Amino acid sequence: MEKPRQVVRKFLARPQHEGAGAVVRRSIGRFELRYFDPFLVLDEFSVSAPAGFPDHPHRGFETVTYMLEGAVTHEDFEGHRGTIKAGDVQWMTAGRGIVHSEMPAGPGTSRGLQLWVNLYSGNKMIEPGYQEIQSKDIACTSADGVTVRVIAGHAMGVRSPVCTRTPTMYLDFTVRPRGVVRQPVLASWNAFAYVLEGEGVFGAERCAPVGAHHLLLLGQGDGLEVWNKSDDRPLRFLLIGGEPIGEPVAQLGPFVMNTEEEIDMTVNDFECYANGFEKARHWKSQAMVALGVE
Ligand code: FJE
Ligand code: FE
Repeated sequence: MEKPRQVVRKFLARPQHEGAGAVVRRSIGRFELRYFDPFLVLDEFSVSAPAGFPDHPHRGFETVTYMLEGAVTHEDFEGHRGTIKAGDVQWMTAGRGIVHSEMPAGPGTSRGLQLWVNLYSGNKMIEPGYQEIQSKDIACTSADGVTVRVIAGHAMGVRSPVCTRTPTMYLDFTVRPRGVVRQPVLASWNAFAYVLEGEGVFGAERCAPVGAHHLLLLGQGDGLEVWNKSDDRPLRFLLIGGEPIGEPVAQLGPFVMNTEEEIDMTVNDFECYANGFEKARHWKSQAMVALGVE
């Protein structure tokens, strides 16, 4: 590593309400940080029944759901359905259109992260698709007090099987007390860290430690150094990076295109059940049927 990246901005993600009674700590996608190319949203969510994220559409990007605790059941308008549990990841390509529900499964609180990754204009209208990886199948390795789970990309000699349309790295590091991480990140990519547990010193050893629910935007460089200076607490953080797309972004909630005209067309497609939204006409999730929602 020649030039370690430094922290250029720090955000504390405070809880806010989203969906139907769910709570999210949103870091990317809020007013102060609208877009961090190619990332549109990062939500740390916490939800228990009957709250959840009932039937809603997406177009023009990917959602990556990574579970920390509990489980989420998803169902979509094509009949695709499944439950993701702690440690599992769902990498969903909305492409031209998905309508689905995401609801907590089982008792207790379900917690996790949802990242929205933008797509290049040429990929926005591709067929929707899913990549689901169970916890036991996630590439994972340990060395010198550092454990990494590789959700996307590669680290410490192991590689994720996930195919990312927009080149992306998504790493989940756990660092034992007094441990240190040195991880290369392509110099041309945008990258950030998000702290899940414990406290870490990011970028330079003299910096103040940063705790849970903080997002750290990283400046230019070819890698990241992180220290766990604690004597007794492990540090867990995500390191996420991606190739900046560099195209205009036009967004209306869950629709992300390049121009306002494309957004108008998308609203029209959704309302008229056209161009990828055909199956939404006669569909309602079982979760909504069970709740008796009209
Ligand atoms: C959405 C409001 C929403 N963060 N984290 C508006 F709540 C959502 C949405 C989610 C979501 C779902 C999960 Cl499982 C986790 C989330 C927002 O579903 F898409 C729009 N447009
Ligand atoms: Fe969704």
